Amino acid sequence: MTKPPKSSPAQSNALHDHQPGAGNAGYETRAGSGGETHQDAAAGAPADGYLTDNFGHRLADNQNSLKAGARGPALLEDFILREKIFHFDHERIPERIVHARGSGAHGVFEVTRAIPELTKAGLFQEKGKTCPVFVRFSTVAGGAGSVDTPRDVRGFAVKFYTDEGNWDLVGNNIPVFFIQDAIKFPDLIHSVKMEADRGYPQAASAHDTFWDFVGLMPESMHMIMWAMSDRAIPRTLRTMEGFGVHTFRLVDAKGKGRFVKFHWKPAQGLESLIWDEAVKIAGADPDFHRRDLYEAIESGAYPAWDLGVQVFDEEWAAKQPYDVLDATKLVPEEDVPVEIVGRMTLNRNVDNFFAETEQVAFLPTNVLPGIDFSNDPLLQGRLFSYLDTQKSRLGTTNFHQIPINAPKCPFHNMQRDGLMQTLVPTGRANYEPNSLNEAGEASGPRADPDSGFTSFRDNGERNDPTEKLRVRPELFADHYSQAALFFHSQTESEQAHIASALVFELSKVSLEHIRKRVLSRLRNVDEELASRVAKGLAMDLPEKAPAARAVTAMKPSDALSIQKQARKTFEGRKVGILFAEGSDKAAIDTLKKDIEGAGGSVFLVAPKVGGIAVKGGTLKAHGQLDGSPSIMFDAVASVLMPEAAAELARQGAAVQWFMDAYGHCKTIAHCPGTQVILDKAGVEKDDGVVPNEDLIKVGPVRHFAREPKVRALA
Ligand code: HDE
Repeated sequence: MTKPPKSSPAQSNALHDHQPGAGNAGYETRAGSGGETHQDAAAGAPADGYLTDNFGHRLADNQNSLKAGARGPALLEDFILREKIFHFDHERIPERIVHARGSGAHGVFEVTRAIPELTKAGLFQEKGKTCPVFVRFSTVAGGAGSVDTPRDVRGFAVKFYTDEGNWDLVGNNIPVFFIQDAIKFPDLIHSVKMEADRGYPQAASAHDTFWDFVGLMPESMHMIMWAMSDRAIPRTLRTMEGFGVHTFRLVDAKGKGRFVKFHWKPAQGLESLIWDEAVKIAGADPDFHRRDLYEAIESGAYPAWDLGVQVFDEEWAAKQPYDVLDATKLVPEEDVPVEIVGRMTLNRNVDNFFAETEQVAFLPTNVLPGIDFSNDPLLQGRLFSYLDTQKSRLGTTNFHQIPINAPKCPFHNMQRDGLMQTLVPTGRANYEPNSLNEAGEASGPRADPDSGFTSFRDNGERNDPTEKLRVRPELFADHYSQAALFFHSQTESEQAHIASALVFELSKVSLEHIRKRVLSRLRNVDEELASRVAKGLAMDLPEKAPAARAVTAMKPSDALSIQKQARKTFEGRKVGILFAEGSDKAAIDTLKKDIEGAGGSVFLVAPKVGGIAVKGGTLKAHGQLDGSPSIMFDAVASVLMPEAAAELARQGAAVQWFMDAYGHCKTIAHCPGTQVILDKAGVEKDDGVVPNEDLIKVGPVRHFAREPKVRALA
């Protein structure tokens, strides 16, 4: 796919052409002349146009405010200074109450399989049909300036700009949720965010109030298994799945509805971090995920996801041991296969982070004729919340006019006015019905029962709509069967990660009764897991919590494990190569050629970046050793002469480079000269510690068999 051009300033600013100034080239402050600036006579018109204020007046000086004398006070009449500071003072808008930190990108969605038999949505009528998309990935708990790699759920929100209006699939990277009913959401979020009195911890669930909520809400136990698993620390945003979470409905042209669950499967494969690595990345590069996504797209390695659907009907749903309207339950892929219907490719970075990524407003209510909601009580609450929150975040009911939110198909109705109205509707027809057309005037748009959105007519088979009840359906009370399903579907290593994450998080809980309550619930998920966690906390196992419904054993599902789906590929993976003075350039070139030939990329690391003498010339590094720890790479290699290696072996950064790569179970390729550092770093030979020549054969995979040697897991 060819790289689409970035939009030019003129395109992105069609109405108001505030073009960026040409820096300060051509401007200077003349000493000894009272400080006034002037344009350098030789400069002529700046390349990117003249600097103006917001009303189009050209500025002569952008360096000095207007003062009463060179050393006097500023003057109120300085409209240039006042406008600039006024605008700056109001540059921030409220951050999202959840999902505040996010990264966005543009792309395209292409239908790979038409499904007119399932939905009348225009988008899915024809194979090959495309539409533009905008995606925003996010963490949930942390503020906008928090780090990218905490243990947290990731938001996976996609806006499809279709011919029939926008469709927003506002999902997560985990297919279930903590709670079943929207009325619990404010409590959940209050408990996980920084504690109300002390304002910490930021972007972390490892604290009293969150685990207090969990212990008291057993419905969260399935999601807790996912959140404590490696799913909650993805290696990159490119290597995680996405899920619509709720059961939605597809409606065909005849009005027949079927239930559907949406899935996004990454073409890059699934990969996660190791917890120690996530913590270190948070310090070394807080923007790790944002940078990775940006760089992948800039380099033309466009990340892609396949959109899959699991479709089933009411009758099938009624026979399951769980309720498909319960967002704490998933539908195993082994029971209902995921059918791929399209592919999304992200191929353009945003031009402006605020205008696009910050101002994008996703609304689960944005559906198309042919895609509808279910009665999932969590989804129903979301249908109110997202429209509502935009008013407080973006300050106006006209947020749909912001370019990133506006549909790319025409939209017209009788809604008028409001703060920041930028459209200029003409004529008198701002009400409906009207008969102004009979007098030859424009009478505006009308509703169309044939092509317009009509809500699916739920037959309410398993529901009596005449009763008003504050209750939950019967099967919602099974809190543990699917938590156990998830745990039992993991590899031994993944199970150890879950147990260790629970020990880590609960060790940060200071109130003992909260730890005990969580342990008592874990016994319903898996007795051995509960014992391992209790042992890791040096606590006795408390009595098992009574379960509201008996736990049913479900058949383990390989689709729930990351490691069982691991793929050996260099595509989109980065290898760090350490070199130093005297290194053999030819050996580095060979490694580079092989890695790039296999689809990967190379990042050269050296003690100095400016260019150092190597055998065969001078070589510049991409990054300096201290600022390029091995956590940044999927695998490492090294080309070092014994003398240079001996020197590096005395430096903490070099030893740590290999120690971390080893501890994070990565492939370490090396030349014989490096051995002195490997010995110091405690790196022992295994399947993943190989000569440089074997790097391509072994691949940038994780060697989890090594893990028990490098850390004590619960
Ligand atoms: Fe959200 N959620 N949510 N959520 N959510 C928001 O909307 C809310 C839920 C999700 O990148 C807010 O525009 C309620 C589930 C994503 O801009 C807010 C409930 C899922 C994003 C809101 C939920 C999500 C949000 C904050 C329980 C996965 C980021 C800013 C009923 C299916 C979208 C905003 C972006 C954002 C409310 C539960 C996903 C406050 C009330 C379940 C990916 O409206």
